[in-house]
Amino acid sequence: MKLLRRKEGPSLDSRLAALLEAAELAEGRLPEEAVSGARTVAERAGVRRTLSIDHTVAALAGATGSGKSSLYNALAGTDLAAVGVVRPTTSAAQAALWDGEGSGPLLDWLDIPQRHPAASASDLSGLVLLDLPDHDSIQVSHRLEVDRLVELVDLLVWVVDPQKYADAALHDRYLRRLAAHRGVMLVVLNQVDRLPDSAVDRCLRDLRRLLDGDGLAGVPVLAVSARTGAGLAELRALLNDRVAERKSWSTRLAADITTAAARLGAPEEAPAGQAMDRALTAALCEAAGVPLVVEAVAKGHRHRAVVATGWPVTRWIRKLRPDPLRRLRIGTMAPVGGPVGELPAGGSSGKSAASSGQGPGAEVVGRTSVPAASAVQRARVETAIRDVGEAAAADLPGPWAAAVRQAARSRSQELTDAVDRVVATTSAGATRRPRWWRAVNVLQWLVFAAMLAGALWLGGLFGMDYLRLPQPPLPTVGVVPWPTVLLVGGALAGVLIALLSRLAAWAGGRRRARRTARALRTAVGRVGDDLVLAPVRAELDRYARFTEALTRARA
Ligand SMILES: Nc1nc2c(ncn2[C@@H]2O[C@H](COP(=O)(O)OP(=O)(O)OP(=O)(O)O)[C@@H](O)[C@H]2O)c(=O)[nH]1
Ligand SMILES: [Mg+2]
Repeated sequence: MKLLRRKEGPSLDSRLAALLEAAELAEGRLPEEAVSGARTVAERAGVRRTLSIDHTVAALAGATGSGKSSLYNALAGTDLAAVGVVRPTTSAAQAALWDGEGSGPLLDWLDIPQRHPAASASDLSGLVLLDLPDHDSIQVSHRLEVDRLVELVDLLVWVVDPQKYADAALHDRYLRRLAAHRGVMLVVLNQVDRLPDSAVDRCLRDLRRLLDGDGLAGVPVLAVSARTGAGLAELRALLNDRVAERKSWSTRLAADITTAAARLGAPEEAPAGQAMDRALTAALCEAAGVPLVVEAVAKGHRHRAVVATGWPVTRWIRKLRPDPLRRLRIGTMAPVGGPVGELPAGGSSGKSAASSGQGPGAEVVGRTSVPAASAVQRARVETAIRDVGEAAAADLPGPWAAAVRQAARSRSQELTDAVDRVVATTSAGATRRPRWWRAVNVLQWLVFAAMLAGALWLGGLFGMDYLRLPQPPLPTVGVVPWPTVLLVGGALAGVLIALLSRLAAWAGGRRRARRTARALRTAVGRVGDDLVLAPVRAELDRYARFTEALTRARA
């Protein structure tokens, strides 16, 4: 017997663990009833296996007047239960025990205080026979008692009589629903002494047909008479087999697990999570003003180039104009942990309040001044998120599909802030100054100094001429005097250097804008991945683990 337990234990154990796991994963996704039902089954199974497995609890269940109490007395060999003419008669379950030693905790768990030793021979050793009240009772308490015990006992013996064996109450409320429990079920057609011999077979055939229709093919059906004792020997023999096997308890628990697992759903192939992120990234980029930022990167680069390398005579005009990139507060924000006093105040434009600076790419705090997304842009983001959810949920059963759609939306509130943050961080590098600007700047000032020297020289000559002083000797380059070369040459060189630098800055700005656009798309894509696709993947993974657990539970 111990051997038997060891043989059956692990598979039941692992199925129970799998059922619990599936219930846990289904929490909040599937109807609470199914989830708690699975938990109850697991809990009940856990308790039953700690109680006596040397005893098999068989319950006589059926309609009022079918003869449950009469059969109970007949099997026990003594009148333990009242058999009355007033219907219903039995109002509380009682137990007859064959070698009942050690069955106390089991009966305590079943909550059956009325227990009697059976008087009949001990061929049924280990049987705990219950006489139940009627399941179709006008007394609600009777029905509740039956429903409670039908859930708990190891073996169900349905007692029907020739008048009521086809009752819908029996077939719809019990038999059909217990199809998975056909391995722990017997059906007894009692009171056959009331039928002419020819009718017994017809009645049995009809009953068999109904049971087959209930999904109970293979369930033994016996014709008996509690009054005359006909068929009782066969019933005893059948009961004896089941009790001797000592397997009904585990077969029953296995059937419970099967039913509970079926209520959680059919295990299906979990769909592979696919990334539908292109449209999402595009919509997020639009909403975050990426094209605007990219344009500002190019313009800002050219602006700073002119300030750094322009002709010193005119570059101050450019300095008066604001830097297009810094106007968006990009490249001006303090890194996280920097002096708080230097942080820019919360966004002055339409974007919402400054956020905590946590999340993907959080290297700067504060907000950019990129204008808030328009209603159309926001709608496009929402559509993209919905499409991600829909695509991922396409092949899932209803409640799980809803959970996946919900997962796609679950963190969408954080998107605006997170995307703005990565836009600020990613484009901050675009304000870096190329080294050649400094060299050109030095050159510009040298040329400017030459021009200035030429101007001063000419100015000096002009003054001396005005004062009619003798002209000093004037060095020349060819026929052109040096101060003129310096003044005109310096001016021309300055303007030429400025023009060439501008040309280089224009190309540099375009290159930098293109690089920033690529980096922004990647960074924004990563935000979409973290906040939209990752929750979807997590939910799909949960479903995959659920179906896997469900498959193990059903095994
Ligand atoms: N002819 C005949 N009468 C029977 C047989 N079994 C029971 N009866 C009678 O049927 C009536 C009901 O029997 P009970 O044993 O009280 O039926 P029950 O199923 O326990 O009914 P409740 O306790 O009300 O649910 C009684 O009058 C019994 O004498 C049988 O095999 N043949
Ligand atoms: Mg009774």
